[in-house]
Amino acid sequence: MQFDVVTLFPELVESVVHSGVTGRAVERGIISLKSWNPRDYATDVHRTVDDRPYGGGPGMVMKADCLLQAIRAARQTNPGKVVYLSPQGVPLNQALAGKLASEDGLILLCGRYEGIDERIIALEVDMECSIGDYVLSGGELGAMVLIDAVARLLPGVLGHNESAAQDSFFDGLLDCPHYTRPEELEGLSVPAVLKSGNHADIARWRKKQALGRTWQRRPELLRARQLTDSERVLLDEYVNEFDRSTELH
Ligand code: 4HQ
Repeated sequence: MQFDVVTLFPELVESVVHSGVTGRAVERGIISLKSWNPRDYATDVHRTVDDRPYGGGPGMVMKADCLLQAIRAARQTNPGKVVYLSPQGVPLNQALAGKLASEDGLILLCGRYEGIDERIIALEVDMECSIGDYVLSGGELGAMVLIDAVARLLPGVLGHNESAAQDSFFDGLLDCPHYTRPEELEGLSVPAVLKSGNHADIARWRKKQALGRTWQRRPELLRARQLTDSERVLLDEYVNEFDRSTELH
């Protein structure tokens, strides 16, 4: 999958190729990354990429002309959708990452300052995408988040042991708790079931924890997801144990 990133800070975005899961995906040729700097298309002596907003007010807006050229240069080799990272976009979640992972390529547009000229969105952007309800200094971190979330879903990127099917959100739930050695840490022990060697019991405990933690921390995720009969049983168990432990009876 080819990612082309239009950015004033190519070195920032390109850092994803140097480490971890995304770095390995690049080495294996599963993803490729290229950046396009609008500044390279600026023609004036100062290589200006921003200008004052029509209507006045604080801050600057990214100029349309060099941005347009950078996007069109990226389009020459990438036929994929153009995604603009912004708080006004559709929220990125695991389901959207999954859909994007079935594209052959994406062109990610990173804004700086107050944002880009709205006509760029009208002319060139297929989808506006937000990584969360907070304000970043630029779209680059958003693009890096999107690349990471999408790349790990591509075949061959994760090994058997780190399979995406084991991730939280893969089935719409939060993750279960994890433990490793030592058996006891500052008086806290590992849940006995995890040391029982009974794989059916362990799977059942993990599913119950995932359901229970989602119920406690992100109930809106449960409302968005139908529970099977056996999941209902597990969650009821968790809720009953929680009620008893907090003496709500
Ligand atoms: N910005 N999700 C403003 C974001 C953002 C987000 C990117 C800051 C665009 C102009 N991007 N620039 N949240 O806060 O994606």
